[in-house]
Formats: sequence, C-alpha cells, structure tokens
Amino acid sequence: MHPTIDNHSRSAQLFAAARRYIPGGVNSPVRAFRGVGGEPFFVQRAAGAHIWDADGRELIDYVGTWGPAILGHAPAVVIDAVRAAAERGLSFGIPNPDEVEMARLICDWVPSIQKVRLVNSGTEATMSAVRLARGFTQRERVVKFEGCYHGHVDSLLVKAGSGALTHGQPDSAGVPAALAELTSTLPFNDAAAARALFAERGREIAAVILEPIPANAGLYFARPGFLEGLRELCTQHGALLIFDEVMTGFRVARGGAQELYGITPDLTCLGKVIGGGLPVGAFGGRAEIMDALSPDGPVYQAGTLSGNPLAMAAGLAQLRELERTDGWKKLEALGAKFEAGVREVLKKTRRDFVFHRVGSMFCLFFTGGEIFNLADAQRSDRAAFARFFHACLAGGVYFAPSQFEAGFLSTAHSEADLEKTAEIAARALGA
Ligand code: HOZ
Repeated sequence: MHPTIDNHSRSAQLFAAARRYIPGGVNSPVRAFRGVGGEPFFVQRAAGAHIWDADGRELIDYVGTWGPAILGHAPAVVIDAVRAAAERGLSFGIPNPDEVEMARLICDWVPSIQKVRLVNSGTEATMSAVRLARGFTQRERVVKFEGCYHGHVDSLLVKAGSGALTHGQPDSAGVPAALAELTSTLPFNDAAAARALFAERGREIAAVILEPIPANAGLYFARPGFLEGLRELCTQHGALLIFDEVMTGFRVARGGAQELYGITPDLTCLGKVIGGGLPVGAFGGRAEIMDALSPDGPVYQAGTLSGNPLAMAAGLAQLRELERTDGWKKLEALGAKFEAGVREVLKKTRRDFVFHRVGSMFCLFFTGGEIFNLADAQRSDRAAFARFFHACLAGGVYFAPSQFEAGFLSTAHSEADLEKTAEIAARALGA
C-alpha cells in the first residue's frame, strides 16, 4: 500500500465508494493518481493557498484547481460576488449584463480579441474554435503539436498531453480514424517540420492550434522565433493561428502569453482564471472570423449555461481584484522567490534537474539537459518524480500528481508557505 492513505481513512472509504459509481472513481483521469501510484485523497475544503482533506489533514496546495485559483481558494471578493449573483438567480438562458462586462474586459485586455463568445469549459472553447476555423477557412486540416493538450476534443486528442499522456493514451479510443486523419501533429519547436508541412499541405490547413507556453507535458518554452515563424506561415497560407491560453490567459500576464511574446493570434481560447473557479471558457479573435458564428454566420455553436451569471460574477470579481492589487507583479515576485528557494535545494542534491518557471507557473523535471518538446520532457525519471510527490504529500505539500502537469502559485501563497515547501522538498530529495 502507498504511504498516502491508509485503508481506514475517510478518503480511502470515499474512494472505494467512488469506484463503485464513477469510472475509475474520478471525474477527470489525472485526479486518479495513476501517474504517481497510490490513491487520491478527497478534499473537504480549501482557503487561500491551503486545502484540507476529508481526514482533516492540511496541505499547501500548488495545483490551485489546475489554474483558476490565482487569488488562492475562496477569496472573499469572489465569494461575495458569487453570493450576490446567486441571490439574483442561478441561470437565465437569457442575455445578462455581466456577460457584456466580461466580454468587454476580455476584449480590452487582450487586443487580438475583438469579439468573444463565452462557453462552459476550455474543451468547449477549443472545440468551438476549431469548428469556427474550419467553417471560416472552408478547409478541414488542423495542425497541433505533440504533447499540447486542448481538452478532450476528438480532433485534438491526437498525441495529446495532460491526463492523456499520463495514462499512456495520447490517442484516444473512440476518435474515428477518419477524423484523426484530418489532424497533423508536429514536434513543438521544430520550425523546419512546420515549414515542410505547410509546403506540402498548406492549402488544406484551416488552423494551427497550440499552447504558446506548453504546460500539459510538464512546462517548456518556445525557442526564439518559433512562434513568430508559425504566425508567418499561417498568414502566408491563409490558415488561422489559434492560441490555447486556457492555462496562460490572464495568468502569465494580464494579456496572456501573447502579450509576453508579442504575437497576435487569429483566435484565442480561454478558461480557468476567467471563471474564478466556476465552470467557464471563452474563445475570441478577429471580428470578421467571430462573425462567422451563428446567429450572424453559418458556424453553429451554442450552450444553455454559456455566460452563466455566477461564473461571470466570479470571473469578473477575480480579474478586477488582480488588476486592482497589481496581481501579476505580485505573482512574478512570488514566483522568483519560489524559484530561488527551489534552486537552493536543487544545488544540494547530487542529481540533474531542470526547473522551468514563467510567472506563477512552474515544473520540475527529474532529468538534465534541455527540455524543448515532448520527447525531451519524457526523459524525466517518472519513478523519481512519484517518490518526490509522495514524500512532499506526506510532509504536507501537494503538487500535481503527474510529472506532466504544471504547478501553480497564487497570490495567497505566503513566505511561510514557500519556506515550508522548500524544507519539505529538500527532505524529499534527500538534500
Ligand atoms: N492538465 C489539465 C488541465 N489543463 C488537468 C485537469 C484535468 O484534466 O482534470
């Protein structure tokens, strides 16, 4: 049995019950701990940078509900906004004023987005963006990158990252071969391969979709010129460039990764931070493209709960609070402090590591050398990662239960949290 859980714990009992009624006992595969072994714990409540499991154990949390909790868990400003919105009604299926406010804010903060449609998840955002790109360009081929994950969209579950990678199924059963055939995959950071694909099939390509900062196969970065090259190729060949900023949007900078890199995509997918922890997604871009959506255009896309008033209220409150408190500056300072602590610890170990960070997102690979794509990331020693994960968890620090996920800091992480984490990590690594 793994050290995480004992058979009599409340979490163990809940997991046994969950397995009876829910496939694998979880509602999203990465939660099942298969990437690290053992069984997941169940969370009872969360506040700030901390979570409490069903057995009352307190943990410092670096998952932050996979990104949305940028102010930490349950910040008063978001809870108050949600409470007030709930009292006005949970869902209308009729346009509501906060949808307009959210759309205005997104368009103001992300200049490449002139119009935006709100949906309920990142998966919906990428699925709809791909359909829109196909409808707008009247082409069918989509290009994605190995290890990039864009939710569980049929066309994009080809060589995918995140849970798909953790569970050894980057190509899902149930995706028709005929559909997968319309998806071309390329290694990330391979500009020559992208040029070659466009030279051969440029006229078929509706869109290139990517995480401008891939964060679902660990975390790595574009080489200088790579994103610019893709922008140029798409423009030259009449394909749309789609940035999946579900994780990086409003997190790595107010205007997302596209602001950091100075690249203008045609379409952008958003989620996570813009919902403040409630289910939300969005996709937007140039007005002429977005106007191809129904009811103005021929590309159908819809949703009963889209623009849900609670999600809008939560997202607006969180984004405004980030802006009001100079949140991105705070997160960078915190990230730098966290990184300094980690590097101190790593120096004391006798093995090779690669530590990547951008703002409040980070990843520690258990290998040396450089990491620029999925193949590099897969060199990481996953067994060593799993041992590290469980030692940290036993010490009271919760990192994502997979080598192939990013970690997240929030403005609620304190210096004491970072110090305790460094201590526990040092012990876990035998430093
Ligand atoms: N990497 C995923 C989010 N981008 C993890 C969340 C999940 O699959 O449940």
